[in-house]
Amino acid sequence: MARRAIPARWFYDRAGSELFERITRLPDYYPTRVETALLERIAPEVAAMVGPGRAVVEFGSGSSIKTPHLLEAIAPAAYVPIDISGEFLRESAAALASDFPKLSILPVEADFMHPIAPPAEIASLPKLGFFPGSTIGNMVARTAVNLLRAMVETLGVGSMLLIGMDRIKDVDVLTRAYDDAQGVTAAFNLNLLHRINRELDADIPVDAFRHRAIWNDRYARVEMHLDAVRDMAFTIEGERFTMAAGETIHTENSHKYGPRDARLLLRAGAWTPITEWTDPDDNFALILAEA
Ligand code: AVJ
Repeated sequence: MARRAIPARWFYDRAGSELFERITRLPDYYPTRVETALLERIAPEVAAMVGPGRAVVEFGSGSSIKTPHLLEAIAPAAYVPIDISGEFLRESAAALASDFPKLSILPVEADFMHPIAPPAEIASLPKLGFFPGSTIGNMVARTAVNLLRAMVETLGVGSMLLIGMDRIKDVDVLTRAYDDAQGVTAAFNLNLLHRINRELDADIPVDAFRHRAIWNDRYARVEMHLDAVRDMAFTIEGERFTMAAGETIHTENSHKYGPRDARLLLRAGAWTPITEWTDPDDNFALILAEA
């Protein structure tokens, strides 16, 4: 049986990004809600610890929903959102600019998985990296460590990083977050197949797949899959594929971290954790580290 997988970054076309925005507002999907409330509460403390005059560099800024809380509290010298999707980047930079008219906003369209040369305007400023949303959870440990090290190169030794990481918790709560009652996550997962059909001249029978979210305890992660519910054949850009009922396409990993796991991951990535905050139920952590 062939092991099939699609990297999670392909979820985020226009339709996928819109579905993700809906996910973040679902009752079953706790991470965005919990992290945003946590950030609002701790922003003044973060500000006191990082001091004034920093440049804030956000990795994978997307629609930058959480950013205003941070920017308001720390009043940075500049804000550098980095995102691979230029369209999203410019839209959210424009929206932020109207809320923070005096802030210097310097968007960078780039893949943050590799070291990036920051804009010359912030070269001499102390920097604070911001990586919320538990996006790091999408990566297996070795990739996460590579990314953290790339961030040290991008920001420089002496920089700080505020990173959001989702905690290990009750398995039912975890799987519910990735298989919600409204079916939005199922639509998000299946959109990947619609996207292949739209963009790659393909004829995948989307109705022959079912969304599935499972907890994989060996790797401490929620996995999303698309399960074939019947035998099928389809073509993608002229190449023929067959799948049998019960075969699966692995579409996403969302790794979860216990307190010590999180700190070890950061140290392996050349960041030293200094302080961390969680919500009252310990569902989600924001960690401040320094390079
Ligand atoms: C944006 C990667 C943090 O893993 O929780 C949400 C993406 N996938 N529901 C996550 C996602 C399914 C999300 N991240």
